[in-house]
Amino acid sequence: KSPTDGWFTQRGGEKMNDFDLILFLLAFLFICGILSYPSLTEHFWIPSWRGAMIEAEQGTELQSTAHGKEGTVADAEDSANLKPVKAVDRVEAVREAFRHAWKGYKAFAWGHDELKPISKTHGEWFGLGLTLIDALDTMWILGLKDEFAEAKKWVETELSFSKNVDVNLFESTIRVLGGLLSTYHLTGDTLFLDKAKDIGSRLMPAFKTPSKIPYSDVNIGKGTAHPPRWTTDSTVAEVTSIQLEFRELSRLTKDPQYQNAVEEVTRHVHRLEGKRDGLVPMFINTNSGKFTRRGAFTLGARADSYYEYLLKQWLQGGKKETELLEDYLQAIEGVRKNLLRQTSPSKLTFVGELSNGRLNPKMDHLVCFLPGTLALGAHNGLPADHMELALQLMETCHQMYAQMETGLSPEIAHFNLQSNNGRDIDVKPADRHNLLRPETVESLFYMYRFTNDSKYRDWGWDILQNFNKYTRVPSGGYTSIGNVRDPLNPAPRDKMESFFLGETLKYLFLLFSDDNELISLDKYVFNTEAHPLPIWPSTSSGRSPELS
Ligand code: DMJ
Repeated sequence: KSPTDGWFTQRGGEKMNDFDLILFLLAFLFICGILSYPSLTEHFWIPSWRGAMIEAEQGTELQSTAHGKEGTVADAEDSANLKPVKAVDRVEAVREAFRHAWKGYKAFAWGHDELKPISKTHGEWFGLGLTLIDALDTMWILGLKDEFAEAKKWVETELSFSKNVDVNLFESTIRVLGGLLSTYHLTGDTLFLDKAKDIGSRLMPAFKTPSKIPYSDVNIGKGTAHPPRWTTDSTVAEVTSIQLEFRELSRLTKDPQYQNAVEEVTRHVHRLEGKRDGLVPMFINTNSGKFTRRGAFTLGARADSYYEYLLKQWLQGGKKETELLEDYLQAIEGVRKNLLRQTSPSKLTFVGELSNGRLNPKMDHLVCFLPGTLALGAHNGLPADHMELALQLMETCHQMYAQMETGLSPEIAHFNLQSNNGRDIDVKPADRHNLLRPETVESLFYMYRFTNDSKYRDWGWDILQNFNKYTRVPSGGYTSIGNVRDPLNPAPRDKMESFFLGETLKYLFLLFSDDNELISLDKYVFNTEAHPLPIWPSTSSGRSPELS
C-alpha cells in the first residue's frame, strides 16, 4: 500500500465501498459548511448549562426562543462566549430585558398587579397596578423615557386608592409607598408625592391595635384593619420593615404621625424579651405585643428585612440612632454564634436556621440580601470582619446559581455538613422553583461598588443570560419557573412578580453601569424593594431634620 492509500482505506485495510465514500463526502461537506457558517449550528443545537450540546427539539419553547430570533440578548450572549462583554453592552442588555418584560405587561396586564405571560393575561393582588408602580423608578434610572411617560400618565389618570380592597401593609408600603417616594425624589414631580401621601394615610389604621404592633391587612377604602383570618400574629419582618418609608413620608409632609407610629414599633421590638443574641423570632402578637412561636430563628422569610432595616434606618438618619446600630451589631454576632456553618467538601459559608435549638442546614434565597447589607455596613465604618463574611456569603449565593443545571438558584438550598458526602448543595423537590428574585444580584451590586472586582459583574451577567434562556417568554415578559434543575423543562409557572422590574433588573443595571454616582450609596439607602430613598441631611438629633 502506498502511504496516501490511508486516506481512503478502512481500519481493516480494505478499500472503501461507494456507500462509505458518499457518507465520507457528505460528512466532509457538512463540516466545511459549519466552519464557513457557524450560525448554522444554532438551528440544530443549543448549548446546555456546562457547554455540552443538546438537541434543540429536546428544549422548551422558552429555551429555543432565547437563543433564536429576538436579537440583542442572544447576540450579546453568543459574543459573551467568545470575548468579554463590555459594560455598555451589558447595560444595554438589561434595558432590552426591561423592554421585553414591559412589552408583555403592556399587552396583557396594563394597569393590573402582575403579568401572567404564558396565558397572556394578568393576576390581581391588591388591584393597584403593582408592577407599574414598582417599575417607575427603574424606568427612570434606566433612562426609558417613553415607557416612563406612559406609566406616569396612568398614575395621573387611572391610579386611585379610594377602593374597597384589603392590602397587605408591608407589601404595599415597600412596593407602592416606597416606589412613589423614590420616584418623587428622582423626578421632583409632586404627582408622586401626592399619591404617596394618599396611600400612606390610608395605611395608618393598621397601627390601631392594643399593642400598637400593626395588623397585617388594611382596607384602604374603608379605613379598617385586621390580622389574617387564622391568627392575631403579625410577621416580625413585616412590622419592622416599613420604617424607612414612613419616616421619609413624615420628613416630606412635615407630619410626624407616620414616623411616630413606626418608631413606636421599633422601640417596642428593641425592648422585647425573647431574642436570642439579637436574633428575633418570626412572629409577634398584635394584642400582647409579645413574640410568639419563639423557638425558630432565621435570616430568611419572615425575619430577613428586620436586620436590613436596622442598618438602613441608622444610615437614613445620619448614623445617630445608636440603638439601631447596637441591635444590628448584636444580631450579626448572633448570626455568627448560632447560625453560621460551612459545607462539606468545599467549605461554603452559609446561614442556617435554628429550630428549638437544632440547626437546620438550609438557607432561603432571600438570605442572599445579607452579603450586600454586610458590605454596606463595612463601607460605613462597621467592623472589617463584616466584609469578610460578606465575601464568603456572596460566594455561596453565587454557587446556589452556578451549581444548578439552569444556572438559576432554587428558592431554598440545603447544605451538606457530612464529611463523607459528595455535594455541597442539595435541593428538595418542593424548593426547586425560582421566582425571578433579586437578592443575589442586589448583593452583587453592593459588592461590585465596594470592591470593583469584575467577577461580581460576570456572575450577574451569567444570571441575566440564564433568565433570558429559561424564563423569557417570546410574546413578552418573563416567568417564574418550577424547576431550576431541569434545563429541558424548567416548568414555567406563568407569573412575573413585580419585583422583577422593581428590583432584579434595576440592580443588574446598576451592577453593570460604570457610573458610581448613579444612586450613590453615600447619598441613598435602598428600601427592601430596591426603591432608593435619600439619606437625611445631618442634624444633631436622630429625628428627621424637618421634624426636630
Ligand atoms: C421583595 O418584595 C422584597 O425584596 C422583600 O424584602 C422580599 N421579597 C421580595 C423579593 O424577593
